[in-house]
Amino acid sequence: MSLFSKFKNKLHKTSNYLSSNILNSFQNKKVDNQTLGELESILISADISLDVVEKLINSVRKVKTLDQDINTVVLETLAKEIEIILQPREILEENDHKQKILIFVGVNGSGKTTTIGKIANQIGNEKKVLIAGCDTFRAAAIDQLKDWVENNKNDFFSGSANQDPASVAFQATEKFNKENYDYLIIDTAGRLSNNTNLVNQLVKLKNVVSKINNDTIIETILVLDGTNGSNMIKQVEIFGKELDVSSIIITKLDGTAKGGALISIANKYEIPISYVGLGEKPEDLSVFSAKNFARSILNLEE
Ligand SMILES: Nc1nc2c(ncn2[C@@H]2O[C@H](COP(=O)(O)OP(=O)(O)O)[C@@H](O)[C@H]2O)c(=O)[nH]1
Ligand SMILES: [Mg+2]
Repeated sequence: MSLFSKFKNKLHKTSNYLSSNILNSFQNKKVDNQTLGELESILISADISLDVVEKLINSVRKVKTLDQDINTVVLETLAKEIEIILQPREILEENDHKQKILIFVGVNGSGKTTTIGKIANQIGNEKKVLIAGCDTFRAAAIDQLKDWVENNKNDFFSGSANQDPASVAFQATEKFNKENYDYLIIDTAGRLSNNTNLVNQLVKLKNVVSKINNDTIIETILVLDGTNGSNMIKQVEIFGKELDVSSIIITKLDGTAKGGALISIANKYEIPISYVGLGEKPEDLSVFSAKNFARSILNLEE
């Protein structure tokens, strides 16, 4: 399956919602205040933020129908405008093959562990990958990560139950340094059982890692649950304030009609979107593509 077909298949909930409603509104009609008003409501209920909706409406307002089919013109105009917003958030494929430490953060259930499993699977076995389970508060979290590690044949490092996550990260980084791994991928908790502030704990973990390894690139990757729609913005605020987030991954876009919220995030934050999660299987993680996303959610062809 081509990358585009994958986006299109998996984003069908959002695209069904958007395209069928937009087609209904514009069927044989003109671009006027009534149709624009309807379009505005459709875009808002797909969890696209008001400032983005305003941009999109303004671009459609300028549409000259001429002899072209009005539906196609509207959808194409929206896709083009959305692509312009998303484009700067794409990550250019870097083939530097440098060593990297990736710290995954995000609330419970956002998809951190699953995404780590998928990424390690895509990195493949030519690279030496060490995965560290720093979600030490839930035994199930470590078991879930271990399943991925065993399937992928990666190396695994975990501490003891309830060990301080930062100290597990410390030991894992020592092992990474000593045994010359290509990647260290750190899984963290999304919720703590005691009163410790989660973000403070993550800042501490990151500081510990960078203290004992200051020549490897350290990336903090924020994982967001796409089914949360516009509530994702709150999480970018919480995590982004204290942690210098390198990139965002939005998961579960296969399970939501609120995929439009990705556009709001791209418009509001200058943080790259590296991947999108499109299902639960190892291959259901795709490099984010502005064009594929924009055209898929409007049910257009490549
Ligand atoms: N449909 C779908 N489910 C996902 C995706 N990513 C994760 N999940 C599921 O979401 C649930 C929570 O994921 P998990 O990785 O445990 O989240 P964590 O608490 O952040 O580590 C699990 O049941 C995953 O299988 C995705 O892209 N699509
Ligand atoms: Mg987890």
